[in-house]
Amino acid sequence: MLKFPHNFTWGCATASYQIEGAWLEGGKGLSIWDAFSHTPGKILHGHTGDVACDHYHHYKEDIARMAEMGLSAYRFSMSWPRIQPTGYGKRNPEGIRFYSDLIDELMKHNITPWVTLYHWDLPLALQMEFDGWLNPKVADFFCDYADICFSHFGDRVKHWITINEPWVTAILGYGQGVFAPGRISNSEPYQAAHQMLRSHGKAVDLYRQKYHFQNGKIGMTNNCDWREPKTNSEEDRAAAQRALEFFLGWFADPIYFGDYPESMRQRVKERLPQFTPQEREQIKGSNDFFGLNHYTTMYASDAEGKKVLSEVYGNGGIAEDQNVELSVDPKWKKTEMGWAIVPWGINRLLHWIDERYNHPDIVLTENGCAFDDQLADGAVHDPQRIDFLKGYLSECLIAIQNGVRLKGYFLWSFMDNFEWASGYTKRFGIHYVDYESGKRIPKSSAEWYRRVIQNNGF
Ligand code: PNW
Repeated sequence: MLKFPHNFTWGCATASYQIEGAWLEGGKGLSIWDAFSHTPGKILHGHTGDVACDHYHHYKEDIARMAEMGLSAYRFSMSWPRIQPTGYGKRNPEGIRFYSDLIDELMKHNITPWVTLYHWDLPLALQMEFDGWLNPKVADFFCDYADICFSHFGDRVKHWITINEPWVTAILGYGQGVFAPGRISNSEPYQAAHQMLRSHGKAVDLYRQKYHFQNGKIGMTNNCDWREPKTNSEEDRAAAQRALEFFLGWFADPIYFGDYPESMRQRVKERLPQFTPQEREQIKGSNDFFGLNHYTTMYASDAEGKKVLSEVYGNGGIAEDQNVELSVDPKWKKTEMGWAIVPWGINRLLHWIDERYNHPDIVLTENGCAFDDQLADGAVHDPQRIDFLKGYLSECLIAIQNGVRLKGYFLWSFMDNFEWASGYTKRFGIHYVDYESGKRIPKSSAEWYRRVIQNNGF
């Protein structure tokens, strides 16, 4: 039996656009994902989040299921345009009431809410009027929006995540154009990232100054794959290190050290923005915990003299800037996303973070996998997902035993949902969603996870 530390947090995660639906209800404004998903050709099969899991109308049923599983925490995100339809100015009382009721329902069942303020559904008006994350003004709007959330929900919410995976927004949204807002550029990703860091810094500052009495914790969540040197050569080891700096250091270095990694300065040069001394001050030290989303691992090798091209989706970012060639071991099994299953990668990444950032409290705010789950005779058997979770959780425990301060684990995801550009074709849930009827069916992994939580291990 593998036992986790006493007060380890066991949770599940979701995000507003992926589950809520009710895209034109309750006074909600439009988001860039509403616009993007309604643009022909952007999403597989033309799927949209208009209805999604219709969680907006079924949140009580969903929370009852969470309670049955014994979840200690639930991570969800708030839709900014549901709270502020245009992203600035007027608030929407109905949207505020929805999240307030949702939080009350969680508290009623003893489930601790972990709230992400921004999981990619930027109010469309901010994109159209201000060019979204490219505009420094958006940091002020974000801060005002955060203020509304802290003031209405902060009496009950004690765990805040400012921004989910700015890497994805920057690279997939402003670099490769496969996610909203669909921009393609080799400089905008750095500008958008810069404004998201500024926004995070401002919101955390506000929270600490104005809402100190609420006694909560706040941080950013970043995603990172592990990069293993392809060979033991000095060049490949440097390439793997550089790849991690371009992936995670890009966001975590400013937060922990006050500036971007030196490797990025040297290579990205004038396309990498500069922080003012005041911004540096504000951003440095702005994480109470290190939120980490982790899904996969790739080999990294030095690409000196080779032409490396950015592939769409799930690679390391702007390849030309890094000079790193990525590959996988053909023997590694893959999930439906095509992401390699390499449990030891999570262990190495946790140690890398632990060492580089001086033993921060780390929370795995997402880990999980998509498989081609089939409903048969009213049940869904997903042994592959259970194997995946066993592998990754075992490696998490080894990291903890070796001194890494990992405090919690949030499984992605509580239920199947709108998987962005892949629409509903990729199922990450431990609950199967029959999108025709809206019915949720616990997969065998849900029952397995219930027992893990009950036993604090497996
Ligand atoms: C994360 N990549 O997205 C998100 O936080 C979730 O909303 C999402 O459903 C989940 O992981 C599964 O994809 C990512 O291309 C999307 O590297 C793409 C990448 C990474 C994370």
